[in-house]
Amino acid sequence: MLLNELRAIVGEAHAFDGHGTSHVVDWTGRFVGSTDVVVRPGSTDEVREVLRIVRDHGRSIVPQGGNTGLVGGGVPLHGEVVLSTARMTRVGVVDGTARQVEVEAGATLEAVQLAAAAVGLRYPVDFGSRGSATIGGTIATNAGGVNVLRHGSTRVHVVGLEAVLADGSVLSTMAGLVKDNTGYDLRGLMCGSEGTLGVITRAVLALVPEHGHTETVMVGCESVDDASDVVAAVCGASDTVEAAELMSRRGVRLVSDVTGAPVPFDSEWYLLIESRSSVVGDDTLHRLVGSRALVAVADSSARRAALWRLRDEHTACLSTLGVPLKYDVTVPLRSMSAFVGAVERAVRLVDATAEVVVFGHAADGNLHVNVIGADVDRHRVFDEAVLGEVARCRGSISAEHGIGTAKREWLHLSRSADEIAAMRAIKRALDPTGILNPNALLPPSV
Ligand code: FAD
Ligand code: 2HG
Ligand code: ZN
Repeated sequence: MLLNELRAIVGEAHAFDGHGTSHVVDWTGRFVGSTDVVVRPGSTDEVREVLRIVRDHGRSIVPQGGNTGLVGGGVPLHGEVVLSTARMTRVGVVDGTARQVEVEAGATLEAVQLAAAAVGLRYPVDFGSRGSATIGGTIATNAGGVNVLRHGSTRVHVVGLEAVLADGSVLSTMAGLVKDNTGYDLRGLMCGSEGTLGVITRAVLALVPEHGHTETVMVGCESVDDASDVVAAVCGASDTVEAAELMSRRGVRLVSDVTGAPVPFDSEWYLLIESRSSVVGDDTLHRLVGSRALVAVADSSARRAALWRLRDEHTACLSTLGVPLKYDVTVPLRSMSAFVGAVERAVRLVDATAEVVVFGHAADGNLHVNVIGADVDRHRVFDEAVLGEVARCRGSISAEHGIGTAKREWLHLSRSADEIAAMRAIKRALDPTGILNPNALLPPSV
């Protein structure tokens, strides 16, 4: 029996029936699956053995890290075996010379950030689920977050990777070489592969210096256009800006109501902008926005944390209103304002009672459109309305969360038929029998 064979490899306690466990429900509560097997291997060798046994039983697996994904790609919606990395959490000693750290896939983002900070370095990938999201999950989704503007998405920081492929072979580029021009970028291929090409087991991550001086300001904006102008002005004048986060009055008030966090001033739109510099006393950001009517400056770390709380808690607080439909899109910067108006109108046409809350990473053109109060079983009409507007302004249907199961049938809006065919060819080559997350990312075959 499958469970017994797996227990012989990973130990009695680490292979169990998943029914009724948190492994089968996604973070939003929208995607609920079921499985008779959750398995928690403790090493790369155990991952290989688990894959062999699962293969022999003709089953497929869904790799799962912290289960904070927002596109339904990490839960067993078709009865797959869940392969959880919960036991593979080791964070190695930081190599201060190379500014790198070797970690196991199940280590949390926060654990890596803390290890880097302990030696005066920084892992700059950052977002609200840092305490639960794992390095394997962030690589598999090529996660973005609030510092992409200056530091790029996760793939930029992955300088070494180990992954087990469907046939049990192991890809390993763990030397942490910054330059290695020896053919196909297999490591890059794993970034954003969402568990469909291999199980990521270890990684070497590049760290950055901890710039000593942080400036954080919140700016009130009259409109999304106004916010875009501020972002353009600030980013055009300073190369130390790390984050430029857009929030609406509705979103900020909701977070304040739910958490009690104080709102510094009332505004239609807000920008939370942060820069980091090694120059002590650098107040470039303040000089750039200081003359605006509504500005709050974080003059202490407590004040900075209070401002960031208004941003970080958006996702959790939106969930208090019910199960949201989430769209994580990029649009060209000059289209942001028109897009927000168009998407609000489009959703209203589908359901006049549904509410749209938009926030996101303004400098990247990455907007998080949350539709609240919608009947999630009717998601298709909302998908059409929102993603149709994305396609109209030549945007992307996923900026950072990935495709998962939620967006797979819409992939053609962002990828050409030739590109999808090339992706399918890669999938077939690396996973010919389709045992790795077979129901995520690629559109269902017709
Ligand atoms: P999971 O949810 O467990 O899995 C996600 C996907 O990766 C699945 O397809 C899964 O099969 C695959 N996977 C997981 N581990 C492995 C592995 N070891 N090998 C192969 N495949 C694997 N995302 C952003 O990009 N930017 C944000 O700003 C952001 N903010 C968030 C804020 C909150 C409050 C929440 C709840 C989520 C947020 N997310 C954000 C989404 C989510 O946290 C990220 O997608 C994260 O990278 C998922 O990591 P995880 O370990 O939870 O992965
Ligand atoms: C963020 O930027 C995340 O906070 C989550 O990407 C977005 O909840 C969302 O829609
Ligand atoms: Zn985001």
